[in-house]
Amino acid sequence: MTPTATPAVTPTAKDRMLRRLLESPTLEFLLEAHNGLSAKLVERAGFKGIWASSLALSAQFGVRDCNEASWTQVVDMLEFMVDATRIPILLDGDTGYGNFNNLRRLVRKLEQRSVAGVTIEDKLFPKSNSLLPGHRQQLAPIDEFCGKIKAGKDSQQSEDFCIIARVEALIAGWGIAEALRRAEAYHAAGADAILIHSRRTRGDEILEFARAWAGRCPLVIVPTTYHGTPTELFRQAGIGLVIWANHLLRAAVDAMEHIASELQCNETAAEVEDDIAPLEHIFELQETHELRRAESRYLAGKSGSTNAVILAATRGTDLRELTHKRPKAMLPVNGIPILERLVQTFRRQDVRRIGVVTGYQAAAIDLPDLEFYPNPEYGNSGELSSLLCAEPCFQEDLVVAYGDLLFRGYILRELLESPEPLTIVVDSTPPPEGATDYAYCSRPDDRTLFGAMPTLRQVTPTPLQGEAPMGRWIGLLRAHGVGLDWLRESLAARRGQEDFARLHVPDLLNDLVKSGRVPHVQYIRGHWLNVNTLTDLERAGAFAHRAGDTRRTSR
Ligand code: SPV
Ligand code: MG
Repeated sequence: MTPTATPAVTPTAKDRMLRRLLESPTLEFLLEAHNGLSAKLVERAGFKGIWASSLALSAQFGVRDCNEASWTQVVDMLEFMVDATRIPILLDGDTGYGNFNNLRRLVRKLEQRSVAGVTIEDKLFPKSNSLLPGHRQQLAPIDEFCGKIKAGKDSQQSEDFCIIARVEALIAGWGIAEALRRAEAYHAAGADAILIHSRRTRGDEILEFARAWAGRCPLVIVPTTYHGTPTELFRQAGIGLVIWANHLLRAAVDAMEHIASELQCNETAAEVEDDIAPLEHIFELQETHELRRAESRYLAGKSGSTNAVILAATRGTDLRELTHKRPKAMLPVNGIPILERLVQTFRRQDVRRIGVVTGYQAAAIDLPDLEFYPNPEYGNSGELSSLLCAEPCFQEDLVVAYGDLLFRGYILRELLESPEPLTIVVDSTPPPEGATDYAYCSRPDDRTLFGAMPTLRQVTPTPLQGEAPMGRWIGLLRAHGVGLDWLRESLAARRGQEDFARLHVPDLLNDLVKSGRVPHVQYIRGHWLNVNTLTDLERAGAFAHRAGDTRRTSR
């Protein structure tokens, strides 16, 4: 299959999807989006359709919701939203941006851009937002609005394109009887559904309207102000579609205001890093991996030259029966095995060739596109024996990782940017009780390093007497160029020795230091964990959720 970004859905299919939602016998929901990214988030959350809200669109443009943005500017944004998603979009088309003639042109343009339907409201152009406090709304004459509906329906090419008539009589304070009179007329003029809007804080007038309407055609509501009314009551009243009309915009504003003020006050981004989406999540939302795949297909010679070796031979006995039938690298964290998460992190950084050293329950590692290097001696040997098994991967640029490791993507990205031949990642936050792999370095992580990389002095299994460690090696290193030769040579020097089967990667690191081939240190502060115990496994779930990488992509 040839690679493409979000696969297109034919326009008529999207129209049909929206029509099915309107005619569905169960209550359905749309959520607001205001650009390509938010549209994607709506789809990923599982919604079946998107509300392109005039309030949210105007706000993200930085203007008011009274037709200050032109309709072509709105349609241009819709094009991004359509391209980014496979679910139908219903445009909040205000009054249709003019009279019947303007609506005809709008409908044609929306169909051309694969927008599935439009809602038009019976107010006057330029309209203003229905929820604006203290604002008296003026309504359009019924006949004129019916003519507009007819013109819109007559101009659509696809029979499934939906035109929803929005009744603003309750907003304007004209009461239920007038709302029903208008809804009846709009239904008779050909509207596919009626949107009945209210600005009350309780849903009673909406429920009263729904009872009187008695299912003559699908009913759509926007419970922004009457959010406290239980959804079950809408269901019981026979309402067909609920629109959450502005919630992503409001969520985004809240988050952006908070982060902006934190950055302004603290003059450092360190405090906010945990509160914002990791960059790799943004790259994933942008489907960067699809471009990588396309590049390897269409751009001859452009392939990543970094390899990875993941040491996944051990059982993880402290995890007891959880690792009875699988190695601990295959333990699921929020439904995705640790190893698969690691592989995803590597792939996002364009690491193509990934070798996995297997041992205990090797057959349980059933992930695609990996190279497997069995260590037949896994039960009686240490990490260096495992590493040696994957020697065919020792080319050009190599990252070595423990198979029980979870870490934020930026750590790997920085590691891959290191100019040093050999770099290890050290967490400088105080190690927890019972930690291992204490790192002693040429300098502590004292915030004055400004990118300068200290060097490693020693890695020890327990802290040295009288000397505080500067951190912990997390089980991640990179060797490239001459650094890879150093690694290879040090391994070869140890390989013939009697105690080789007992040696681990820290022994190799200490050998390198002694021989003057000193690894450099990339300090980090948290944002990783390894899984040795049940408590670690529980923490891993929360960690993965925080890191925003729990979403299994369909690709
Ligand atoms: C919108 O989302 O822009 C709407 C609904 O039209 S409301 O803001 O409640 O008028
Ligand atoms: Mg609107």
